[in-house]
Amino acid sequence: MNVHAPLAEAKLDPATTAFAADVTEALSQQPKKLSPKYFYDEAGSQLFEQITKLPEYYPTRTELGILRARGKDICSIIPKDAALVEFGAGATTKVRLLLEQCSFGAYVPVDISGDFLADQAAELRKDFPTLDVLPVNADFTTTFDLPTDVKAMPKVGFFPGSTLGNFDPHEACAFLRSARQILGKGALMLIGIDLEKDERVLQAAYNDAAGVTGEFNKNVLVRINRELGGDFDLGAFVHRAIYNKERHRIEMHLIAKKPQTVHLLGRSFNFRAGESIHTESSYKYSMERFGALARGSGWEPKSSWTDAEEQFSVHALVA
Ligand code: AVJ
Repeated sequence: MNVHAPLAEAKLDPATTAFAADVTEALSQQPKKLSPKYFYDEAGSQLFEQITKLPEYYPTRTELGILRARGKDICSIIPKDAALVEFGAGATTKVRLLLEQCSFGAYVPVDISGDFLADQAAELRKDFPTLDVLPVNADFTTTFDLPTDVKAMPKVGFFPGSTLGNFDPHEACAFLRSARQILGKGALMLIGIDLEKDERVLQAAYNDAAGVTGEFNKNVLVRINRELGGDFDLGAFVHRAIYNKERHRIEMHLIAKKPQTVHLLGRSFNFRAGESIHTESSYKYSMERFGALARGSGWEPKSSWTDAEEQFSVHALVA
């Protein structure tokens, strides 16, 4: 029974209008898909924080380990009084590691969630009183202006977490080109990249025993029902993590357990039993393949660091 009356167009604010248009377009594709950027509402961000602490989810703690163990080497290539520009500022754990070990003149977190940015900036100003914290409320995948105060400073980009892995290779190349334009000639870019590994490790990392990743994946349907008046039956979809060997990516899917019709924004979307909504790809790179991607987008690899098991890597690129 559809308990969600379809939203009247007039009620939608710009962000919800964009959300509605993206979801309608993505669910009309064959195969159906949804953009991973819509995972991160309040509940989704909390669930992702939980994921980063799961025993099976190695990327976060492995990257933090590299930033701690190789902090001195990383700082040795950072220019004096540089502006650190973080693309998509989530939790500040990683950037705090850099700010504690290297001396920067300014920190420019760039994120689309204005409130979150303001809160994090206030916290950082307390802990780093001499640092100029200049948040920019923008979608980091588009071009944006850096604050005037940092224009004359050397620039260091920071893009941790292998979030680049959420982009298909051509989108990843486009993002790196855009970042190079924004940071300018001679800039440095520090970027975290998850490395290819045994698919059983990847399967476990994206389908944890406690089911947190499954809940994270399904949360996008909860958000669609709540914000767009959809009537997805959550019990009629199951989380699936599929390793796509030839595309070097682990994929998250929501699989329809039975034939069903979902009503959303005055439209109907039919699902066959077993039909998937592809909700996320996480690309995994070899050191060589990432080097080729960096060069192809106009960056020159300068240094790179991995953990002892070579599960994860941090790269320093020069524009
Ligand atoms: C935040 C995009 C890096 O791809 O590993 C975690 C998101 N998805 N578990 C990733 C995610 C499933 C994560 N990134």
